[in-house]
Amino acid sequence: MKKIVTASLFALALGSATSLFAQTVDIKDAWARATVQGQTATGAFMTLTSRSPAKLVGVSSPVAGVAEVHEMKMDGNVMKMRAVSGGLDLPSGKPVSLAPGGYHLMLMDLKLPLKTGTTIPLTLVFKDARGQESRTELKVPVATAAPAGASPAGGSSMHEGHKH
Ligand SMILES: [Cu+2]
Repeated sequence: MKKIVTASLFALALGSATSLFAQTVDIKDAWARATVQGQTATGAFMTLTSRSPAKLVGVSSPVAGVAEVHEMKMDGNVMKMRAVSGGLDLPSGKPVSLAPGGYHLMLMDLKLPLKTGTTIPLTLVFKDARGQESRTELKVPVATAAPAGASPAGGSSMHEGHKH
């Protein structure tokens, strides 16, 4: 019994070693929150799954003067957000979700309003365990809420009906 466990762990380790130089981060359910006139900042959200240990160290978009990886945390009774220092950890094989109320990509100094039904370009910068940086370009749909199926909770259909 013990031997079988050891053997399969070894196979797992080999598997991850061979994919070191492949495209290593899967990106799912990406969306950016639509803005109203006069609003100059918004958030973008997605689920990132890296096949080997990596970090999300940067983000940029031509529609935003400033873009940062942010996290939201309770500070006493107040929800505060700040830039994630040193990059957002992406453990091997573990989905990391960027969602409203948690980690998010903050797009500030917006150059135009983000309208539902359009897409915006985003560039994500990842750093692997060796310190090698790679860039991924995305087209992210603009919406007022997360795409259906993005939330595993499934209990949010009641307030999703109140969209304007
Ligand atoms: Cu933020």
